[in-house]
Amino acid sequence: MKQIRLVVKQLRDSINEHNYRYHVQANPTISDTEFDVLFKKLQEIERAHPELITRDSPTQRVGAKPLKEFAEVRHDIPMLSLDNGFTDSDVLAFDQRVHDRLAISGEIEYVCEPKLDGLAVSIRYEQGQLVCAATRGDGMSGEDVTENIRTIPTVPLHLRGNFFPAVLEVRGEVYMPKKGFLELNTRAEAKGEKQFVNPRNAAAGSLRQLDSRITASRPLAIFFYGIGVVEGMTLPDTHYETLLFIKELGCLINHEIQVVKGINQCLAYYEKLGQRRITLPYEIDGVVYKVNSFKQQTTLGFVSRAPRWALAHKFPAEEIQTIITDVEFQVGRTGALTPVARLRPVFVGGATISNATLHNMDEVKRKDIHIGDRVLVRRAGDVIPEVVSVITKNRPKNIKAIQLPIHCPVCHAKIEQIKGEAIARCTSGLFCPAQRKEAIKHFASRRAMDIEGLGDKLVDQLVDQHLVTTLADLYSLTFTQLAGLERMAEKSAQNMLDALEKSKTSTFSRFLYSLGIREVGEATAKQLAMHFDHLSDLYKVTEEELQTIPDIGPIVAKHITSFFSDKHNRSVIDKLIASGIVLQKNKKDRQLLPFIGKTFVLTGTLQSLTRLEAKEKLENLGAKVAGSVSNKTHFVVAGEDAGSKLKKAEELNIPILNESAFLAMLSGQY
Ligand code: 5U1
Repeated sequence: MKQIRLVVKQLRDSINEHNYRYHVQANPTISDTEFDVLFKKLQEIERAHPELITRDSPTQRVGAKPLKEFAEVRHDIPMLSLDNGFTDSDVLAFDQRVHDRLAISGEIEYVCEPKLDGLAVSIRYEQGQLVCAATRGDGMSGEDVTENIRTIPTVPLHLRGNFFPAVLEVRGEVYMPKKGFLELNTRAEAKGEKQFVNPRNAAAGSLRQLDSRITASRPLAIFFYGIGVVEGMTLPDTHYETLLFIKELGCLINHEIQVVKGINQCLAYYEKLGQRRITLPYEIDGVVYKVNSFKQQTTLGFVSRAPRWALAHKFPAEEIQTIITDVEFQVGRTGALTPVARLRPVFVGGATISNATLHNMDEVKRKDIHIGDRVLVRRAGDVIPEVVSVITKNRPKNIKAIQLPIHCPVCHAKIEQIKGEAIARCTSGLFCPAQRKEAIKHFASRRAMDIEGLGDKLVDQLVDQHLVTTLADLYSLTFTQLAGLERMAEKSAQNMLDALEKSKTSTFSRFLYSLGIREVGEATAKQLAMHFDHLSDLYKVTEEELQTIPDIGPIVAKHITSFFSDKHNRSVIDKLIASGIVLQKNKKDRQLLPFIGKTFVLTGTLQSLTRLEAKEKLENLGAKVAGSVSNKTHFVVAGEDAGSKLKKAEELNIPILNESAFLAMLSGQY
């Protein structure tokens, strides 16, 4: 047995080392076939001696049992975002700010890195073992995607060598190489499955799988670009040396990273990489510049969650010419009509597009857009493609004006445009199938009733086949009805029924949000849920009473009263409740708004967020943020250089929170 243990160890060490040479050093010293032989040998021994399998064995990357949901992981050191620059002068201004803050002249040493278009993650190693991996989330906490990250071949399950910190968090970008993306989509197409729009979406969709066996089947990769928590070792003095150090430990860093002197060399790097961008095997959307010296980084600090020592210099959004072949009008949830240009398909910004939004008729007029026009279209990241401008040179003769329809293109009701408003609307409300579909999609969405699997295609079928007319009909769908739909296997039909059942337990505020009352977003829904005990209270509420609630003005109040005084709406709500929807009121809502009734005053400069962000966060949790300190103040948050307000708080004996106490409070440790 001792002998077998030794062989297993030798095989694992050898496989890990060859993996490292192949992926990290890009310098393999054995052939793929020789590598496969080693791997199979290890698999065979482990099959015969399962007691020898360890979690960091290279064979253990195949994915684990599906999860019900992702757990939350708090980032002990927040995962920062980057400030963006778009022009050379933005970059020069960044360099000037760095000089000013450091109070030095002469050229700064920067590290230039490609900016991958993927998903940021943080991976934690304890005693060299991978123990946890999390997405960035909101920067303060993300989702636990450990099982998924373990399936990525370039993520070490154990750090290489014997010289590593007791605790080390490495941070980087998970992405899908262009080749893998194309192959994945080709396979999806052959199977008649949905294709991903671009590599970024494919990477995100693959990483956020509850079933990590699916992630294991996706061609994901990672480049590491930084560190988080480090314990038990002093790291080098510069960012670049730290990257080389984590590379030694087995963490792949990008091959294009370069140290340069001065901002002009940064701009030259950007220029050169921009030219080679298309030939790179992965998508990038810009270049990141980072001050190399950690000492200088510390002096520079942060502002609003982004470091002052780094800048993302973005490539311009790609623009391309095409022709508008037609314009159709889409009807949204509130009946708003959006003109959508049908385009001759073009490949732009990493995807083929055949539609672009024209926003509204004012925009059509302003840009002088006609059917038949040659136009420039732009698509940046995940933003909806838009028409930038019309090419007026040699304009075709047969162009046609775009007319706002008189009747709704879906239900043929009258279209109304209130004077002075840019938006025209269909007037038939939920009688219009288009509005009904959008209302159902909103009701089912993640932040509303969160009905998993009730996607756009399914909603379209349910409405078109008259199986669902009102929101309440969702809860009387039967197995037979669902299983009879297109692309609905029996298992999916049962899953849908289970998801509907699960969604019946929700909170009062989510339910109010899900009803899709005009101008009632999540924050207003939370306020309403705090103010009223029962749904029936809302049936008889007056506009005046509503306006006593924070943030509810006359327009929102009017929308709310007119929604609840509508007989049809009330009957739908009653039916929803009768179908078994249980709304956990106070407890959950209070959890969502733990600071209700508390008044905060902010003073001084916070390092990790701006005054406005801090205010928004507090208000989202139910707090009031006041401009001056008085006896009514419950807490004063004091950042750097706090002045007279801090003094007043001390005089009045009001609890004072420093930044870390404040962040802890925001994240629920109060
Ligand atoms: N290459 C690279 N991408 N990226 C993204 N470096 C890098 N650094 C980041 C982010 C958000 O953040 C650090 C500057 C904190």
